[in-house]
Amino acid sequence: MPRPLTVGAAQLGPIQRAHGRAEVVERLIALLREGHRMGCELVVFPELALTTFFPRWFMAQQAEVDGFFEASMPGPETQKLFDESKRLRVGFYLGYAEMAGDKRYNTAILVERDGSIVGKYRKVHLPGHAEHEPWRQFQHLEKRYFDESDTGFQVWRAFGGIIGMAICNDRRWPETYRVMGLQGAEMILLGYNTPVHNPPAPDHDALSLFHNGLVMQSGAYQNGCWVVGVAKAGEEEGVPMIGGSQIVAPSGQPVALARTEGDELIVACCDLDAGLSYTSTTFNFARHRMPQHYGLITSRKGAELPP
Ligand code: CDT
Repeated sequence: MPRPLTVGAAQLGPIQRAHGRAEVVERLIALLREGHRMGCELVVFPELALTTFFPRWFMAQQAEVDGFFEASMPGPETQKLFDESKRLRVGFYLGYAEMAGDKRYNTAILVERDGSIVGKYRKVHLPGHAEHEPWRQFQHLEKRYFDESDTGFQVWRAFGGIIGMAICNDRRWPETYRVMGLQGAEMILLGYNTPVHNPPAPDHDALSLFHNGLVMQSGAYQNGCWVVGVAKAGEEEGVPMIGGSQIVAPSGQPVALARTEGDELIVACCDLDAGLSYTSTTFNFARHRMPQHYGLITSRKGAELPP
């Protein structure tokens, strides 16, 4: 018996610094309503979906940085999104910058169709650098502005299945998917903000969309789960960001792909049982994994060369 879950990947076009939260929340609500019209039970928004991607700037004053963070969720501007979600009975994943006392996290929440928060994930792999590096065309200061995750990778029983969350750079690391795969993840939701230009490795720029699909498609296949990857795309504050939002089946095949770099909803009806033909055969972990030979994965951080 198939277990269908209709999911929308709600790609956002750019959010400029001058755009206020209220304006952005209206865009999110428009996509949520479109999802409802298309039969979605769950709509996935990008990473840091309420503001421009602020780690591109060095800001010396913490008060200025804090202007991009949410002190409560829902908060004064986001309550409308929760209300509309509950009214339409469409749940959502939302990435945002979370202020929790003196801690700051790059966070995603999973909200059920009754408007309740069922899961919170704080980003594990924080890319970029911690100090101002003026040689770059733009900064990537996630290591400065965000604290290390205290959630790790978890999954939640929600939407009739087992759902995991990750954020942006996490998608490039096989451990992300495997740690959730070992908890039975049937679908992994992830939002991202990825500049086309990678200042330390400009030779990768032409491959940025290829790498985006490569990592999400291999993560889905190797763990027999759905992956829903959602971009904030287009030219934001002069910085071009990739689109390429996609819904990937457990076979590794993208079944829906965004065509634009603007606000765009793509939809797929996902059978949560579709992964079983992978997790019960080629990727039957209990039968075929050899963890006694994987010790270096957790005991060693960087590569050490042989003598
Ligand atoms: N937001 C985020 O994690 N972006 C990174 C950019 C490249 S690392 C500087 C990514 O992996 O897409």
